[in-house]
Formats: sequence, C-alpha cells, structure tokens
Amino acid sequence: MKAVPAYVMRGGTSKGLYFNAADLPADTAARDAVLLAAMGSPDERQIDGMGGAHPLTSKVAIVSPSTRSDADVDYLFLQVVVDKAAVSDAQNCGNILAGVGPYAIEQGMVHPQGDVTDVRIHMVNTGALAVARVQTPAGQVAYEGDAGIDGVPGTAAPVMIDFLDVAGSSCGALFPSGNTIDTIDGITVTCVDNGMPVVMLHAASVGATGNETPAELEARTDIKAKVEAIRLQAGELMNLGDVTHKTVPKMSLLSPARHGGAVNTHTFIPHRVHEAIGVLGSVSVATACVLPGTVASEYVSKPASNAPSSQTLTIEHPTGAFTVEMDISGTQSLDTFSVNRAALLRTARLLMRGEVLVPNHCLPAS
Ligand code: NQM
Repeated sequence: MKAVPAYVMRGGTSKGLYFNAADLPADTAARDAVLLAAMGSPDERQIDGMGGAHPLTSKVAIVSPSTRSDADVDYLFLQVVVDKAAVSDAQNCGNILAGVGPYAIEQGMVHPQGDVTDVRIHMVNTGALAVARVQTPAGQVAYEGDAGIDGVPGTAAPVMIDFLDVAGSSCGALFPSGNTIDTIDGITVTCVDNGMPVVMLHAASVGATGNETPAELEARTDIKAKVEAIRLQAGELMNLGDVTHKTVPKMSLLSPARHGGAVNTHTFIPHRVHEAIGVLGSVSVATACVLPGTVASEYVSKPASNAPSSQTLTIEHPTGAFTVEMDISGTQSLDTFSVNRAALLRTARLLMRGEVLVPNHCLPAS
C-alpha cells in the first residue's frame, strides 16, 4: 500500500479528508483514483475506505499556498460520490471550508498572528474569496470553545467566515435565469446563486408538508421524482447545462418557519436530503429572502428596506437553524440588488492526523 498524509476533520456539519496539494498527484485522473480509494467509493457503505456513506461525509479539501496575491491559501473542494466512481469539482463547500483555516495553520502555510488569525482563502472551484477567523491563542489552533452550531453536538471554538464576492460564482449571475420567479412543470421556483446554485420552491407545491424528517422525505419517491425533473430543467436555465450527473443545483423546499426564523428548509443535495443545510446554500436562500418577488420572500414578514443595510436572517432546517448576516443594497429590483458581504459562524475540529493508505496501483512508483 502507499501512504498519503491526510487529516480527518469536521468542518461545520460535514466531515472529510484534508490534503496538502503537494502530497497528491497533479494529474486529475491519478488524483481522483487516490481519492476514490481513500474514501472507499464506489460503494453505498464505503466500507473499504474513510467515507461515511453519505455525501456530507464523503468530502475532500485540497489546500496549498495561494496563487493569488490577495489570498493566503488555495482551497479546492472535491465531492467524492459515494456509490459511483466519480469525483466532482462542480460545487463549493462552505462547511468543509471551516476546517481550511485551521488546516492551513497546522500545515505551516499560514503563521498565527496572535489570539486570532485571519486566513484569506481562495476558493478555487468558483474563484471567490472567503476570510476565516481562526482562534490561535499561544500560537496554536484552538478547537475547543463555547460556540455551538445546530447539527453538531456540544460546542467548539468559533470560526467566523466572511464571504466577499460569491454572487453568481457558479452560474455567472446572482439570479441566473434573469428572473426572480420561473415556472417549471407548472411549479413556481426561484433560481439563485450566491455561492451555491439553489432552486427554491414551496414544499407544498410538490406535496411535502415541511414537517418531514430527511429520511421521510427521501422515502417519498413521488416527491423526489418531481424535484429531480424540475432540477434538470432549472440546470439549463441557470447556465449549468445538463446537470444529470452534477451535484448542483441544490433543491430547497420552503415552508413557514416554525421557531421564529425567516423560513424553514429541506434541501436535496441533490438526491439525498441534507440533515441541516449547506453554508453557501443557506447564504443563497437568505439572499432570496430579502429580494421582493422571490418564492422565499413570501415567507419573510419583515419588509426589506431599500437602503443599504445589514440584515440577519435565520434559515431553519431539519436539525435547527442557520443564521446568516448580510450587507445588502438595492432591494427595490433585481437590477439594482446586490449582496456585498455575507458572514456566518461555523466550528471545526481536527479529528485525526496521519496517513491514508491506498492500493499501490493508485500512485505511481516513488
Ligand atoms: O452549501 C452540502 C455541506 C454542503 C455544502 C451540499 C455546503 C455549502 O453542508 O456551502 O456546505 O449542499 O452538498 O457541506
């Protein structure tokens, strides 16, 4: 077997393998062979690898010193498909992103700057920039702390993340169809990309109540079929082309908030239902909430202000809620609307550092 240095980290509500780019083959096909073997894909149980048999636990971060002068590190996110021999770079991941700052410091790519170290991260998948604020008392990354996020038991050190320029980063425009509302198969949807391509629709319009658990929703083959049919058409509208084999767009079923938030969500990512909601996925939903005329804005009781403003939106999901803070302006119309910054809280934990072993044929002889 060949040994490849790797960390296992929880990033937000996801978990994955973190690699230094220098430890992986530069050739994409050779790299993907290593990652598939490391995760144990393709196999529904990923029994022969490190993957956790769910898209949320079959994720990879590849980190290297940045090629950009305005960033410290480059972060390439890869989704290792659980039951297919496929590795996709078609989406970003804001949860795995939460572990990138700590990883970069642990690897010596970024030097601690006092009690708190800002790590500027170039998200290679979309070209956007994020700044992660990592706790580094006494020059060491702190993982323990008092910050709690829904979907993760207990508390940990906070990692605040600022997104600066994620609008339209995958689809070319914040509202890539050019509309706040589209109709697909007779169902009203809003297509948005504020860091993650997401299609929003009323849960009731496909026969869901909004009270289902993720498992109950996944068992509803009738709902899944309708949602997938809409997704395939929305992909074309969103400049993503044929999305049959892509992990985007995500499909968020909206229903009235139950615990005082702005809106309740159940998100297909795109075939399993998220236990919570993705980071950039929630930024995209929050964005649609503040622009009048979208499917999401119907749930928000507080009218959006026309002046530049900071707004805090709480997006409910199956295991709690996700709060997004945004600086927005121009809410009077699609043409003037912009989100200048989105900020949110995550936590991360280093779970294991060592080497992942892959069969000899995955790596050329050294
Ligand atoms: O939207 C799951 C996750 C994600 C993505 C997915 C994410 C994001 O929770 O930024 O974090 O939607 O595939 O890890």
